[in-house]
Amino acid sequence: MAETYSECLFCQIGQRETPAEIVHASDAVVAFRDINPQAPTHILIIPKDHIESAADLTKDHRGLLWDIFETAAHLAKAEGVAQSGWRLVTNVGPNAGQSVPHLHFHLLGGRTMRWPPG
Ligand code: DGP
Repeated sequence: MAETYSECLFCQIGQRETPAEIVHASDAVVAFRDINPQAPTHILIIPKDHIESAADLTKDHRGLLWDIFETAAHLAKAEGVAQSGWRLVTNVGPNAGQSVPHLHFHLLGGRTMRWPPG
């Protein structure tokens, strides 16, 4: 059973207590469309367990990280952006713009992206 926090928005989405457009779910991972999309494909991939950010990952999360990256590649194909290219990014802390303190990976695709990001 996942360890979740009732006051955490993304825990609530993972537990289906707060609505979101969920596009993929497994025992450990949930993926849903970002409420404020920055690209034609903008999906958030989260662990069901509450992990605050990538800074809190340990070796014990290797399997979880595999699930997240496998989900990203699967969804990129499903969204039709596997060939054109996609970006997977996670923000950590205020300077990076992390606004929700529950680990999430942004899967972005469907348009040309610039580098470095702003
Ligand atoms: P970040 O800035 O990296 O912490 O990204 C948080 C993202 O979460 C941001 O792109 C908007 C999205 N978001 C915030 N609240 C909600 C919500 O209630 N539902 C959905 N689907 N996305 C949300």
